[in-house]
Amino acid sequence: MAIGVFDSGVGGLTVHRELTRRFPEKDFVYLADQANAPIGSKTGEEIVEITRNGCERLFEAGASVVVLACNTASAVALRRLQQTWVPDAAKRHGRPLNVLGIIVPTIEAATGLPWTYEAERHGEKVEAIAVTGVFCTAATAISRVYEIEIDKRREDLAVFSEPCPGLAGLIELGAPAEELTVVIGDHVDALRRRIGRHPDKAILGCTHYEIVADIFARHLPEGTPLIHQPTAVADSLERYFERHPEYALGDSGRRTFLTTGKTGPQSDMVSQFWGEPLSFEAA
Ligand code: DGN
Repeated sequence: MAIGVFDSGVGGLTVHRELTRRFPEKDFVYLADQANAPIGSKTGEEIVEITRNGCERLFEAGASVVVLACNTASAVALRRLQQTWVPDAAKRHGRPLNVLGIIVPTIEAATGLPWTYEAERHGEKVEAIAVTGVFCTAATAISRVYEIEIDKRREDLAVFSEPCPGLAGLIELGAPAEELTVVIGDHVDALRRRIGRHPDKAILGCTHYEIVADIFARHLPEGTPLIHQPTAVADSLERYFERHPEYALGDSGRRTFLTTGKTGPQSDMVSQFWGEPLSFEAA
């Protein structure tokens, strides 16, 4: 049995790369649902259906635990699938199964770090509310999941999500760095104008954006902490497997890459990120 990793495209590879480094001996199967990408601008019902079909395909391919390496799917579909569909799927497949998201691990990492910010207000020094900027898809921004989950944990953090419609699609297609630099610069600037200053910390709340994390870092003030989702998710999965030994995961180090879209080699940007040419098979 394998660890399944799901995204609408190549963005989830950022999480997948970290997971395969953390669990090198485990078997992995990755599904890029490129036929349905980008999912960030679809309706909630569509996102639930796409995510459910993707998980089913991964269970059929031998996955026991599926990581939704997609913020949009984690924000919109995770809870519904965990509550209503996963128990039936486990019965049908006759083995323990689960689907895990990536937002709570990210928020735990973002809120657990030391965090103080002092500002001059009305001439007097006060402890101010620190600002977290979340760059994400439109569906993730609309769900307000980052605002809600961070609010539950920390009252001293103000959260602003900045939807970046179209950006995941550009990264998926391997758009040139110059074009991405302009688009990302515009989003960083839009957030700065909206909140009156740059955020104190930023979360790249779409797995595609991690591929171009260096471009985000260049547009933000030097030293702005960027929360890296892949590390946060790998840490959390390590703890999860310690608590759940019931998933008999294969340990022959097998890697399978599936797509519902165009098979074959992925873009140069993806190969560069991955460290070697990467090719997908038909799902
Ligand atoms: N990578 C997905 C995410 O983290 O939300 C979104 C990709 C997309 O299809 N827009």
